[in-house]
Amino acid sequence: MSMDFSVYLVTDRDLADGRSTLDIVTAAVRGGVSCVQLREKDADTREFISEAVAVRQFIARRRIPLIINDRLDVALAIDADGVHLGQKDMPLSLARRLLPEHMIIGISAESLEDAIEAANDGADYIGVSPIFATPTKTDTSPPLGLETLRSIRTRVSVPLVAIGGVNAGNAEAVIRHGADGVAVISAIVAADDPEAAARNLTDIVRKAKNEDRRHR
Ligand code: TZP
Ligand code: MG
Repeated sequence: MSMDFSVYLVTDRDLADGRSTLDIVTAAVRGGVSCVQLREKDADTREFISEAVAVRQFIARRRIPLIINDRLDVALAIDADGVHLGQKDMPLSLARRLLPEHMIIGISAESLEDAIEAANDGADYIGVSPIFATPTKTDTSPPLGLETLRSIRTRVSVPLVAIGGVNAGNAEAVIRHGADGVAVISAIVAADDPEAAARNLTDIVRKAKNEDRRHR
């Protein structure tokens, strides 16, 4: 599956204001997001799986990759397109052994060193995390900022998605500093109109990427 990381939605049921994850994903996909990660920190396995199956049915025919946060078992069970692993999750080399070849593995990097290691170990993409301060995830390391993103870009050729505090106000700067895409939770999940929020971000990122290409 060819991967477009331009606008990468990460779900969070606590920020959805009572709306279901499937509703948020549906709206966000209509608005143009290019990738979806299901991130369930509190759901039990049965609940996570039934949600993932429903989301999978909706997005599979649209050729949008579905990534599962952390849970290789859930990803395998529903034949997701890949998994996303943090620095404290299953090591990449072990995950690679457990997953079929076609599954992609994304790694969160919290420093330049993490990013270089993930690239050397064969990550399919890297989440640069957190790029800005964010209230959404409280156990993050200090924000890396745009200049660190740029230095990661100069050292690593793996696709980079920037996560943490990214929104319509800073997405253009994030792309200009070398990200291939923006990964967002609250900018879409907590929006009054997630479809409109996704569409706006998609426009901003598309324009920034076109500009970027012209200047290269
Ligand atoms: N990983 C690093 S920051 C973060 C995650 C999951 C939260 C991103 O949420 P938001 O609302 O887009 O800042
Ligand atoms: Mg994790």
